[in-house]
Amino acid sequence: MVQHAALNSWVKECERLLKPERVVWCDGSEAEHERMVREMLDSKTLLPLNPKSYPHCYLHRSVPNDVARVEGCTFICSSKKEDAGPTNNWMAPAEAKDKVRPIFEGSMRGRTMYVVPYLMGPAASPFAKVGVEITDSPYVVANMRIMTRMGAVALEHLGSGGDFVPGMHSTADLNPDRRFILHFPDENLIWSVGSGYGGNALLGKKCFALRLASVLARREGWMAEHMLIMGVEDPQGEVTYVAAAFPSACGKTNLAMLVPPASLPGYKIWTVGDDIAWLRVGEDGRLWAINPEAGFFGVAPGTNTHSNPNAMRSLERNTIFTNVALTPSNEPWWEGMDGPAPPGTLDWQGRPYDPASGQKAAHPNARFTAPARQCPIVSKHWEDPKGVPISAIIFGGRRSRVGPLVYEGFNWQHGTFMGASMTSETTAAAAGAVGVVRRDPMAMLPFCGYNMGDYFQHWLDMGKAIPRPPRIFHVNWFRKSAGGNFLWPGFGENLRVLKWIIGRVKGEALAVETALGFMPTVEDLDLEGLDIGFAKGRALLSVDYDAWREEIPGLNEFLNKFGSKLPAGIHDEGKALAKRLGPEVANWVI
Ligand code: GTP
Ligand code: SPV
Ligand code: MN
Repeated sequence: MVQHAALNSWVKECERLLKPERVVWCDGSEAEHERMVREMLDSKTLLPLNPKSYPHCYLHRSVPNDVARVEGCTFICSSKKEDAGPTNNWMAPAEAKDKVRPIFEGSMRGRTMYVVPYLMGPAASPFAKVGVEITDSPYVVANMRIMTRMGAVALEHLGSGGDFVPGMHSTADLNPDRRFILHFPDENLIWSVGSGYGGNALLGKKCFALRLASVLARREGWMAEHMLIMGVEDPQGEVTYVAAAFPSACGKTNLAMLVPPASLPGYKIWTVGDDIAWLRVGEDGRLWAINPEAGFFGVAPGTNTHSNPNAMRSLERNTIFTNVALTPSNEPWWEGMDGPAPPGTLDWQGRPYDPASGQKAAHPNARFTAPARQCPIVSKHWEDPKGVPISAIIFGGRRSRVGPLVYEGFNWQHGTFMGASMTSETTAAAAGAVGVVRRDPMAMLPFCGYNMGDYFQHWLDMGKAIPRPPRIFHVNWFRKSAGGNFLWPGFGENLRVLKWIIGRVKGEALAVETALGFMPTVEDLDLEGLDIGFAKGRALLSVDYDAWREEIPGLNEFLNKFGSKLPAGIHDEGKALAKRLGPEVANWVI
């Protein structure tokens, strides 16, 4: 019990519904954490990892049907269907509660109900917000302790009458047919049942910091975005901050922790955040960003000491690994780690792994949960109460064709259209087919808590409300050759693109005007020391007019789904793009 009447009465209400054996209020302390880890080791919820090479690290194996976000079971329960929009699942609030309450009913019998107060945002920040998650999963508690500022610090922030976002979570029977992630924007309430995994169950992350926060942000004139935040320090010591929105498992963590290539000496990267940004207009008229999270819930496969040494060093202690493989020396292993799996490795389900089987040892969406402060290049401003000033916003997708390496929007409205037309291949971060091309505006398709037509309008309104707005860019690291190989080396080499972007922000870098926007020529990019070849460079930096002309009808159809909610400014940009692509393009239909 705490000195907060509304919180106490909500916790009592949950207790009556869930019928746990006991209720534990989490204080976030070391002693509490150690006690819970011991219990999880006893129950095999956690497996110990090698205490020498991975001190205070553990492995968790989730049930095989609970390994990713579930967009099909995720609902926005606004009172009007129109407010959820054509891209969200919707249920009326009362109907949703009637349907899902019976699944919660008595689901914690014989279990402990943990009450987890947490803060999204640095404790000293005026923008930090309190949530309270109720859960029967000690694994969720341990993850929340890394991903948020959890326990006493949040209760202090809350005081006796502060606002909080209540989130009721129960793993119940982990039955995928009885799995629901419900958001009630009118009450700022979350209900999640039937999953213990990541974004479904760590309610501070996608449910609060994106879906509910995006609704709040629109009402209050700020932005909640699926964006990394990073500082790029040039050889003169000047740091430029950028924010970038890429869809799930499309490179945010990697870009945020980039290691400059040897041929670009003097550059340094500073990580502020790798997944979520809350952005507001500062007193100086610029857009300022905070990272509401305290940790990284990062994709493990593909992470190694070459691709992302800073992630590798972030996860070497105090880290929870989920659905990775386990070597005989009790170390985590995944595809694309530094060497082959040693003989005797167990796969993510604990079965002997046979490399010849063609199966994967780690699940493709295997993840590590690591404290942000352990990142060797974490920015000294990562917990700055006011955040960092953003000079460029970068949108990016995973597209084997069509998307050029980089281009710049003509202005904020055009940049908003570029975000609204983002398209990317699906990944293992969400349940369902992988590699399917879909529209994913601003990388927020699964995370916008309201009608995306209104969300586009909010972007346009923000453009008018920011006296010194960031410039907007689009990148694609994933273009492939006809032979199926990536044309661009990516990872550290992406700094070359950032260098051009920062040059544009400063008015120093050159570009040519194309139908898509301003684009560098091969000569405008610093490719010193990179053996890319002129032909590849041309392929990366050319507009594939035929492919773009083919894009227009599908894009037009997608945006027309928003009907009268689609802002005129977005239609205008679509029409203008179709016109720039030439007379043979299908008309932009309104
Ligand atoms: P979420 O945490 O799901 O929101 O994802 P994220 O955007 O942080 O994705 P992450 O950085 O973890 O990237 C996931 C995948 O993209 C991994 O398989 C990486 O190896 C791959 N990747 C990241 N950057 C690059 C790049 O520059 N080039 C190529 N080819 N692959 C990349
Ligand atoms: C994503 O899917 O975009 C993630 C992982 O960052 S999760 O927390 O599961 O949403
Ligand atoms: Mn994400």
